Amino acid sequence: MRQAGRSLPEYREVRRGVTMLASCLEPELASEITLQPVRRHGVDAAIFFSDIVVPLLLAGVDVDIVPGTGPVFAEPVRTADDVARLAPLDPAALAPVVEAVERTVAALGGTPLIGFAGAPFTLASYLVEGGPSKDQLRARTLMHADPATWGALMDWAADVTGTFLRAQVMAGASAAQLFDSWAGSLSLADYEAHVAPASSRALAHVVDLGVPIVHFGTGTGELLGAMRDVGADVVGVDHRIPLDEANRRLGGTTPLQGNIDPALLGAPWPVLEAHVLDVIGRGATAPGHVLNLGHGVPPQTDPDVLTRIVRLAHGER
Ligand code: 1CP
Repeated sequence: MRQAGRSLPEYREVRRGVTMLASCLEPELASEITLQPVRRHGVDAAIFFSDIVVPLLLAGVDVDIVPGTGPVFAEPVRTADDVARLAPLDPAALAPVVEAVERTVAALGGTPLIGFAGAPFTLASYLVEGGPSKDQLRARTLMHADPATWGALMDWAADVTGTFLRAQVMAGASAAQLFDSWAGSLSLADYEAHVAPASSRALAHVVDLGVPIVHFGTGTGELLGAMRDVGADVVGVDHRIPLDEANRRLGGTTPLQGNIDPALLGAPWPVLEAHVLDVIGRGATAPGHVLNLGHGVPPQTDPDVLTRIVRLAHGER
């Protein structure tokens, strides 16, 4: 999950003096950072080190990742004219991403690499808000106040992010994860009417490639079925609902990913251990289960705790 690396001293070491987005566009560095948690923890897959805003940057959007804040945009996108000025992403601009994936896949040997991209709603909410927001209010207003402009923005975001995802899979990633981190702020009706079509459009860029598609959001307990139905093979769940309940809501037909509560990483080991075993037990009710955190790793996490969770999951107590 996002920021797994931030808890690692070796990550902080290689990132010294290099901005977040510069490190994403430096293939050797992006590859090294992707490999660090695999070496350290012995996890079963790597997640590509990049960010959901990288393809926006490569399409010419003025965005920076501000430490302690997240993505910040010089010019928020709020009107039909703003949307009309957005340029498509030239796949040639993705060369550094392609090189980073190729290097990583070669170095990983048999360990699979998960490629990822942001879903159109999460990207559009950053673009409209101009940066992180608590409730995506401006974005949710725009979808009702000016549905045509909203639709055009979502279609643009779907193609940019779908192109980014496709490039990673073509370069060797074994799975594709779509992050709709902020979809939990939407009602099911708004999700289905104003968001789901663009998420399907994004995923249409990779469906022919035959890799498993994981679709994740936070606070999306009410949206799980709709998020599966846009074209996902696996649905990611955060800590807010137990996996057996998520499985019930999905009719018992969909593999799940999740959902260790990041807050418990700081709890005493017996408490965390019981929680991890509970997650594994509930995940076993679904037709498949990818064990991970329900959301990102808090930067203050003791990396040894993460290694211990991996050992526990592998049955090496
Ligand atoms: O573990 C990893 O480092 C994997 C690579 C990765 C991924 C999968 C990064 C690096 N970002 C992401 C995806 C991402 N980026 C998401 C979707 C997943 C999620 O919800 O966690 C989102 C919402 C972002 C946007 C973003 N980028 C934020 C969130 C801001 C907000 O609205 O609260 C932040 C803080 C970033 C910066 C970022 N991206 C990645 C890292 C390692 C960092 C921290 C940068 C730093 O500390 O220098």
